[in-house]
Amino acid sequence: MASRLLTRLSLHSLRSSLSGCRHVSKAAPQAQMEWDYDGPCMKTAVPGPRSQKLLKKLGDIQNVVAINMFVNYEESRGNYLVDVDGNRMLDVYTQIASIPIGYNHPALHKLMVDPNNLSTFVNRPALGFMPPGDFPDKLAESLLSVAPRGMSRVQTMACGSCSNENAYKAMFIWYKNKERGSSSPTQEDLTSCMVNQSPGSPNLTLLSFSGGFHGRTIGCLASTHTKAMHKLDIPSLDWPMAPFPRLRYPLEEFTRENAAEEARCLEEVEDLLEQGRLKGRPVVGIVVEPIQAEGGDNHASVDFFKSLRNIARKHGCAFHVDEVQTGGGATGKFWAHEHWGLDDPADIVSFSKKLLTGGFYFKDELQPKEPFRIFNTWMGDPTKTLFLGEVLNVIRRENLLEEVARSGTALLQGLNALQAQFPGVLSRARGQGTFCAVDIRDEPTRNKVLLKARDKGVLLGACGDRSIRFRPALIFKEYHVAMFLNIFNDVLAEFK
Ligand code: PSZ
Repeated sequence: MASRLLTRLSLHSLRSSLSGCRHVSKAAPQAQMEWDYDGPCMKTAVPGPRSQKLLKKLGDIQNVVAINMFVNYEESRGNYLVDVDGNRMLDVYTQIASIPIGYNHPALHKLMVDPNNLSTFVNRPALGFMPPGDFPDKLAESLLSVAPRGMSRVQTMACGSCSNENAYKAMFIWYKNKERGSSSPTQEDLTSCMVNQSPGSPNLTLLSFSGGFHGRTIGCLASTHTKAMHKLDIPSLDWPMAPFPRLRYPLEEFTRENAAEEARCLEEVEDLLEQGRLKGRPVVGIVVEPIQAEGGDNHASVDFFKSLRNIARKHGCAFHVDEVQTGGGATGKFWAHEHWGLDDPADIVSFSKKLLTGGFYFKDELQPKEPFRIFNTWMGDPTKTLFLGEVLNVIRRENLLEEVARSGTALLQGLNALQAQFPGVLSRARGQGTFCAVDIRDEPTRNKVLLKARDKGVLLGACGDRSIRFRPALIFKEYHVAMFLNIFNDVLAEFK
């Protein structure tokens, strides 16, 4: 199938006719990547009749309430997602920020049909147990080539939640190892942990932030504080949560207020660390997103993160930066925390989404000594590591981080201009690179704007109570920004 797709990619002119479209962008078609389409093209309402039929079919098998539409992944290309009803949409959300270089990138097709890669695709190893011979080299070519500052170790995992879950475990193991020094766990440790009791299952905690999202598995969920629906009915761990700054925009008008807000949050962090110590429930690690994504694209200043990092160090806590959503280039740097410019930015950095494989980088001292402490069957997937290596080649070859910075500047400028034009609808335009967001006056309007934009051929995402977030692929160029802004302008005009 891959070779058939590859042939089709090279044989066909991908600029399909715009005839028969209900909505066509007013922006001049200007496809510069020959494998990308040249604009959205809507043929039916979404979900269209084929999607609706499939919704019924899948609905007999599983919960389909969150499904928007069914997708034709063979026809989707570049920045455009094509659904099963033939609607072609400019994708500014990319499967929840997880498509690095667009759909059906020719470089990935090529890699897929290379006979040298066949065995990697056919045989899935238990990586922690029997990895393939080329695995160290493949890690060096991919994940280690973009390792965050100060980190030369990485553990792959399957998804974002399982990366964080295992990173949390690594922090607890690290803490207890430090405490024990050279002595071994006691017999009491070993028997009590088997019945979930102290001291073997110790009273240790992790500190997270209001509005933070770190996944939905049970440990991660205890540090996730976005929507009640994520947490309802699930037993949780009694871990401390500090407030995350809520900045006022435009930033330059509220410097004093924002600095005071950040100081308040940092004070609360120190308080919680101190209380944990006094109550005999020490905080072992602090987990934070460089930009809180699910929670509403909440930003904080470089000074805030600098101070937070220092507080963690001062209190002997590991500092875990969750780059699952921010990592992979969308902010204009490969890792969002690089914008902080710290010499020692983190002890753990977790990733997934645009990195294709999940996992976490960690400092040497967070490496458990014994086997099977951080372990599961697959521990990632070498096919994803292979794809990541090629994605990184494309990013370097095409200077995509520079492109992102350029597109991001155009996007944020455009959002600011629209905000000035529609002050009753838009506010708080913000972002770094193309990792941008804007608030809509209220939640019902936000939800209507998302649907209207989709009707006009643009896919966007919601986050927080009333924000819209932009999460295009790294191949979203300035002309895609112009096209998007034109369509968004038309959408907003209906809500004036
Ligand atoms: O509704 C959901 O479950 C969603 S929507 C977007 C996400 C989850 N993001 C996943 C995510 C994340 O943004 C951060 C900062 N950390 C961890 C995760 C969890 O990753 P996954 O979904 O791969 O388990």
